[in-house]
Amino acid sequence: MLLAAAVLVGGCGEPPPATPAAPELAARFELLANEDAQFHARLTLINRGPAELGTAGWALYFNLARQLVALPEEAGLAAEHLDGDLWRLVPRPSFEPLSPGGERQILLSGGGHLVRRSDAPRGLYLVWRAGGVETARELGEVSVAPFDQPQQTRRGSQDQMPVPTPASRYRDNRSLGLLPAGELTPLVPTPRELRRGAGQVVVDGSWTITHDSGFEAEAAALAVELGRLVGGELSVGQGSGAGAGTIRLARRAAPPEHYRLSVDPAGGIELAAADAAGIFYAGRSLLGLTPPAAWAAEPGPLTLPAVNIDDGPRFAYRGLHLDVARNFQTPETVRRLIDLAAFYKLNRLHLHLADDEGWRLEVPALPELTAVGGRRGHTLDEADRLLPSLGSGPTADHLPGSGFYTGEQFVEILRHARARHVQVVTEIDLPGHARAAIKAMEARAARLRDTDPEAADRYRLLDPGDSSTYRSVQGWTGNVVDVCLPSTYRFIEVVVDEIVALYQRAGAPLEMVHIGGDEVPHGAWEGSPACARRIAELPELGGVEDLPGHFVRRVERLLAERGLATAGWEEVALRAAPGAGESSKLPDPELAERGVVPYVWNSVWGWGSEDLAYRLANAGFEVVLCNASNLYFDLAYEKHPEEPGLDWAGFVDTRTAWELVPFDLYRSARVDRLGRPVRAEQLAASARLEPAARRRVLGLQGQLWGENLTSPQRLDFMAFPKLLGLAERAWAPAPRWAGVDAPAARDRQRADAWNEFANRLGQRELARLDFAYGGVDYRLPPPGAVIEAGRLLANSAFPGLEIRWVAGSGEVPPDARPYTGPVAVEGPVSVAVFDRRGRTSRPSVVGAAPAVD
Ligand code: TNX
Repeated sequence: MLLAAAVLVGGCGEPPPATPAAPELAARFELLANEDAQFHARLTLINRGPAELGTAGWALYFNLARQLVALPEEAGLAAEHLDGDLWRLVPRPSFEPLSPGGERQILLSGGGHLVRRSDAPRGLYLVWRAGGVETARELGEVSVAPFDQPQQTRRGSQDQMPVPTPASRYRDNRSLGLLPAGELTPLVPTPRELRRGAGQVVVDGSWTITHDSGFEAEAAALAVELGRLVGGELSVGQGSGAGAGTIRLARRAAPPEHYRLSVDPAGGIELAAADAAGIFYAGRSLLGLTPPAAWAAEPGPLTLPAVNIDDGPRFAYRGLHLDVARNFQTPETVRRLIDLAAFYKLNRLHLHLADDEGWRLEVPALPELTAVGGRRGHTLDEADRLLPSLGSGPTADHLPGSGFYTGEQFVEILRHARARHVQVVTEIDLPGHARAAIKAMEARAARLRDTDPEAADRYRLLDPGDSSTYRSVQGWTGNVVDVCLPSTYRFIEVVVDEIVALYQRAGAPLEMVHIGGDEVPHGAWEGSPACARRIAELPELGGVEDLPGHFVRRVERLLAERGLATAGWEEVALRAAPGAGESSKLPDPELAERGVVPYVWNSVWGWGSEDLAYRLANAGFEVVLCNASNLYFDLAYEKHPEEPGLDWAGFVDTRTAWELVPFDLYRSARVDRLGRPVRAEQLAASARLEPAARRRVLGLQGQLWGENLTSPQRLDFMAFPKLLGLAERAWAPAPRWAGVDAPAARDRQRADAWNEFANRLGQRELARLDFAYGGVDYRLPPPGAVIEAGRLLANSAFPGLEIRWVAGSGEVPPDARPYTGPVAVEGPVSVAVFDRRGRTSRPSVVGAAPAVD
């Protein structure tokens, strides 16, 4: 199917002159096989229109995050890499025209594997030239053939991980069991201490909130929040009124963010803390104690259990990272995510505002940053927009490829966060991952070149004489700023000063700026004349390998002059070991002393830097654990071809996040990215966290990288319920199982603890999320199912979720029969898990051959 989105390339709003009809193409994609380091696929083009697709004058563009192998001559087409993940197929003279109704198969091979639907080419569009005019037209979504054969889902000969099936899910879920509701901890995350009392308290609109001074904002916000549930707004008054019918917010000595909450049938409700954050978290717990059904129903009286809670966080830093550069998320989406993160007591939102594929924050002094760097659409010169990436298509100015926050919108996000005790950590990724900024500053230079040549170069990020060649992990060339140009630091100053001003306007605390620093491709700066001069001038620079450290030092000084600390990905804390290669980088003690905070991510089991967080903390750095293998929420939940996401560090589901052991990560290891068991001996030589360095583990952060966050629904799906596992680990005290040395006993205790947590989600929290904050589109796990002796047996990964089934092998409709226990069936059946809004998981089909789910 064709979309009507035809655009005039570089169009200025005038209607296109009449041109012959552009060919109307549709496409099918089929992955044929993966080998050890290569995939083979078939792309079929179908001519759906009345015009022939000829031997010249067109090109088919698409995004694919792999390196394609050159096509053979007889294909009649050449595959050309534009940059990043953008490719095009152009006809050669030998191309045999494709007539209306015809189909053409193109065999594509490339490096790496394609093992799931979300790996397929996306954002296909045809650019067609006629009468001197170029037109770009989107093809509809590519129809992707199922990945249901082992050669399609195996990532080479080392891949030992099976694709989950209804039967394997059934086996896995058998270690779980439905627990009585009364045995479940009624809150996520688990409080330090919770004592149940006798009886209940019923809160309605007649209740009053009283508060000590300093808690005005918390009282007002709680009145609104509770008011939404009970109907009407509770009245608020300063003073010490307490007792039945009163919710009192009292000040009492306690560490930061700690609180006490008592719900007492005789004495009313009291929230007590030393700071507003503590009162806020007491409020979250109060709201968390409400029955989940209250969030769905019409407002009415709330029944709360009598409890006494004494609580406080395990870690001071409890973060969620969101990449809005690859795919933009609207201010509303970000504010709602803040609400949800804060509800589960997270207190940092790390916003990744700039990367190769986009710059998302307005900086009035540098308008091209958003005018060019915040837009993607078809272009070859990138004079007024960036290339399409990640499926964003030819048309500029629509979500999620294009978009940015105005200063006002950003201030609004900061205020929203501040009111919920969430600090926003702003990241501008430099010196690599910076292509959007580089292209924007090139556009600025071009604008000013003739009128004001001096101003034109003032903020340039590259040296036009630089002959370096390199390619980043994501396939980009030209994505590293020149760290030897004074203009680069002028640029950073302008951006940082704008960030500081926006935080001030919002009245939001700004303690540090995150400067990225990750994945600078090998080869950058080698041909930079400015860097050659700099290396010759400065004795401390031995060569190009010392430039990342040089950059971090300069930016650190620039930030320190403004009273700001420097954070960055783990790379910022490392320096090249004298005489050694890339792989043996060492902690840079001088930067530890300067208080640079590394966010440690590359913990992939078997890659050799599993212990980096500990080596850095032992060397004096304060660190944030971002472990890709446990906390990268952009990784697919599991190795199923219908699960969207990446898998370079393995798979991450709610349990993977939940079972992280911050002070002994090796206890979090089960299988590596290919499903091979991680053996203790493998990690024997890894550094351990020294007891004295524990306090330097500031906390944990979940990462939502944006390559696949193409809609708010997809964001919800990748983030929830994983975020609840993270919240549990970041806030709750260390679980007992984590301290058990004997592996078998630890596994047993962990399994019991997981069962309780899985029940808490299945019976309580997911039901709340169905309706809270507009409803969260969390992932529903497909059920386990088998047919044994003619009877269907089914179970769910979150006991308590509703399971329904229907005869046949299709979708499971909302009115399908509820599964309440083993039931006799004939022929294939489809089974699915349902939420309270009628959303379903993918169906698990059993009794049909071959078993697919
Ligand atoms: C690695 S981890 C990246 C990001 C990607 C992410 C995808 C890190 C600091 N860089 O640029 O988006 O993997 O999982």
